[in-house]
Amino acid sequence: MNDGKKPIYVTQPHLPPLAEFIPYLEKIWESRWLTNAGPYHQELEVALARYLEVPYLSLFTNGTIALVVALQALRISGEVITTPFSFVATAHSLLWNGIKPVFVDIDPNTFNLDAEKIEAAITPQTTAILPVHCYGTPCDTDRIRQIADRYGLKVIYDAAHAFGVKQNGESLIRHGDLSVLSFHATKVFTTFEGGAIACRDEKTKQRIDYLKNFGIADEVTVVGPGINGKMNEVQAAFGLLQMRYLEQTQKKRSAVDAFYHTEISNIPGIRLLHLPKCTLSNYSYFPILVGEEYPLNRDKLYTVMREHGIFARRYFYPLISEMPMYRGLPSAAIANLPVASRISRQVLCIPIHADLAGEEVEKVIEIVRSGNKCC
Ligand code: T4K
Repeated sequence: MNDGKKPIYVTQPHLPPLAEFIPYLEKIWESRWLTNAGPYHQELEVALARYLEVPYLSLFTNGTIALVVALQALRISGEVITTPFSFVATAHSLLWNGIKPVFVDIDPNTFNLDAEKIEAAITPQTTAILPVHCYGTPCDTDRIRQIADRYGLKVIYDAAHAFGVKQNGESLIRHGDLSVLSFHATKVFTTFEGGAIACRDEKTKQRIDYLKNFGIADEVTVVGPGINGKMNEVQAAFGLLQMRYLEQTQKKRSAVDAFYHTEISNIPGIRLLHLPKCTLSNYSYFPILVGEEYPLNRDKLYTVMREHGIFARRYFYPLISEMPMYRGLPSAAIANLPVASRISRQVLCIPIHADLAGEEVEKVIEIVRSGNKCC
């Protein structure tokens, strides 16, 4: 049924012309400096800190190791409050640190941790909150900060989806004690694999930098049990090249987003996610909710799309709390997470990326519009 056309993926990385990458590679070849805080690494750290409006930033080999190290950097232990509606890496980073995740339900409008439900989940063992700006939609950062201050908790944002998002004209990455980014191939800004931790002060950056490099302070001094989380020079060089294309790719994504909003918003049974006021999106995901009034359920629509070569994704289904390593936790009970449970069974992320052709966008819309009768 895909009539021989190329698959339409939920996302695709935008790759600059290969010829533009060659000079970067030539420099790496010339210098033979491949990793361990080389010149491209240093340049990208500075450029991204400026772009994301954060005082300090430390690059990582991927977002998951960055999350694991962020928790180590702040010496988080005991219990951490987090969302079940995320990519599994969010909670895995807690288990890798021997920390118990405590799941709190999500807000039905933003799909982010419901700030009003956090306090009830705090115990004497709670040391931090790990919220996710899901799909790049800002969390209720003011309320989360208030609660954290009242109970003496740290806040680490999983900002894997939030690269470039602004709220009230300011970068969303500024919030929290730390913010963690992912530069995976599926993200709006990519270094193939990659990630970063944004932090507020030089001392914390120093600790993070030690931790991502085995704890090495100098040739003869190891200050802690660090890991190898370093970004290499090829990744960093690609990041610098990608930065040149950010404005252009964001414009293209924003056009797809606007088209979907116009064409899909009034289809009976389909609900769209609306951003909080004064938010500048990065258009990284386009989630739709397939409600009961729609002729197909979510999984059937997902299957029909696949049959037509459209690879939409059920981000995030199943919930993290439903996975075998988490479902035994008291906070993982469905009765504790009714909103997340419903949304994860209704949500479908439809394709959005900078290189999506007009006819591909129209094909997606056509299938959503015509439900089971389509094409
Ligand atoms: N926190 C959150 C909230 C996250 O969403 C993530 C990652 C992390 C933490 C961890 O960050 P990293 O350690 O990954 O830096 C993908 C990504 O692998 C994952 O990075 C991402 N979240 C998650 C939401 O999505 P999959 O299993 O859906 O990936 P995959 O391989 O099925 O790719 C999806 C589509 O993207 C493909 O159908 C086609 C396209 N694609 C993919 C790749 C890998 C390409 O066009 N080119 C590619 O190279 O997890």
